[in-house]
Amino acid sequence: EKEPVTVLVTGAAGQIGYAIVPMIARGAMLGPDQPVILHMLDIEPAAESLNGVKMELIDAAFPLLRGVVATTDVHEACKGVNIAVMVGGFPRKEGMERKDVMSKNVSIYKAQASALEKNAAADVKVLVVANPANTNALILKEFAPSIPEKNITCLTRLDHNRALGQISEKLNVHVGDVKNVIIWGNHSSTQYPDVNHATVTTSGGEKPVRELVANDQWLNTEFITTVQQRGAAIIKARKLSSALSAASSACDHIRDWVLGTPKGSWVSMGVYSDGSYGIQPGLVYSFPVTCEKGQWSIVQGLKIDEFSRGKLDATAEELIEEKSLAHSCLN
Ligand code: NAX
Repeated sequence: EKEPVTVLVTGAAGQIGYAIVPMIARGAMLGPDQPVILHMLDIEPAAESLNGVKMELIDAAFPLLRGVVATTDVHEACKGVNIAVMVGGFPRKEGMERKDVMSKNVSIYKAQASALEKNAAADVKVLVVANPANTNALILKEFAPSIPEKNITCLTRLDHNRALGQISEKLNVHVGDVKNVIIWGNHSSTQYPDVNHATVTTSGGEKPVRELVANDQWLNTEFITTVQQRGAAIIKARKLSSALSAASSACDHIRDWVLGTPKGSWVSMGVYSDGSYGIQPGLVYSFPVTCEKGQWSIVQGLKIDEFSRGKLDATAEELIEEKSLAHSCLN
């Protein structure tokens, strides 16, 4: 039998936390034969609620679950962690300036970076979900210099999956037959959902999405805005932000990172830019990646047309601005 893997979920008493911990305990993140130990962190006001989640995890009698720690002590939470899913953060409240939200999150991610660096396994893999996800991940990277930059990522897989879902609905094909969409850039409304390289597996082989949809107008306008604004549409409908789809996509992100992407297909991940596609190094930017043996690499050599170029650069601009806002909060 495999040694258990220790998974940290921060903000575990929140909505995404409540949705993701049973998925992890059932093997949706690391596979059906991988035992796990869950470490759940939240803040003092949520301590009792967090303990309730722990009680439910025990009551669900998950065979793969080999231990549960529920704590408000960030150092205890980070001890020996192999996978860290950072969901906890300070939400934007009505009337709050962007700078105020940024400032709160910068101090949270700075502190948690140090705690991870001191206590986690040397090869810990980190996924930041909490918004602003790309910039929180960047701050975490800057304040955890001993964690390799390749090990710090942020979630844009939900946006990627939303794009797959929209194509599947439009063409009335199984979502599992659609692949190789790309989310470029920031997990925000400036992200660029790109279908130029996407395909659908049909009985006649793999066909480009552009050929099958045969409606460039829809692909270049409504499709893009629907994916960009999907988070807001869910909030409007549910009066709460997306949680089950975020949790499921976070499991997809880690699963593919650890276990690998299928041959011939890629996924979107927010990763530390190396200058690929002219995106300046030093940003956490969402790229198409393939994963093998626990390592991601950016898919190279895709043709970027002029329309796409503008969109890739616009979302990079926003990240540059966020980065300087974050740095100004540190002073
Ligand atoms: P909730 O407000 O339900 O939960 C957040 C939890 O974090 C709360 O229990 C809170 O007490 C806790 N928390 C706050 N500060 C903390 C700290 N310093 N340490 C540990 N825990 C702390 O929000 P939820 O709906 O679960 O969303 C969580 C985050 O995910 C938000 O920042 C949200 O914006 C972000 N999202 C990111 C997505 C993505 O694709 N990257 C999509 C979904 C989601 O909107």
